[in-house]
Amino acid sequence: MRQTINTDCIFCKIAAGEFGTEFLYESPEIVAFRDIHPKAPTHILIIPRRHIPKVSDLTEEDEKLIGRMITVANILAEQEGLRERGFRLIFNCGRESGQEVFHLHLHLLGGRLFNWPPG
Ligand code: DGP
Repeated sequence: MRQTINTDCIFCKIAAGEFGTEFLYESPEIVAFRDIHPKAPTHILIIPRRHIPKVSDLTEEDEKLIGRMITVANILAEQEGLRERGFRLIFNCGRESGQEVFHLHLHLLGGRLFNWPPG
């Protein structure tokens, strides 16, 4: 049985409502909230409530969860007026990707032009 909550994890605490963070979306499995250091006019983090450190820790059992996270990103992109303009979804995974918080999160970024390839 995998661990569900890590009491040392900032995103577990946010998901538990410990800091009163405003949720743009919430369900029994997922919450979404604005990034504290936004890199674009819209910068939202979509996270599972369950503590999964990173993408490479996912298993086939999590496929429905990940699919739902993408659906939530689409719902929020629509709400933010980004559906037609376009937006970027990012999972950083591990040290070299720049992942800083080791609780799975999907970045939804939009409202400006992005470069490719990313830095
Ligand atoms: P990453 O580099 O993919 O691990 O991105 C982690 C993001 O989490 C980063 O953009 C800043 C954001 N972040 C870190 N701590 C907090 C926090 O306490 N509240 C919120 N809203 N965002 C946070």
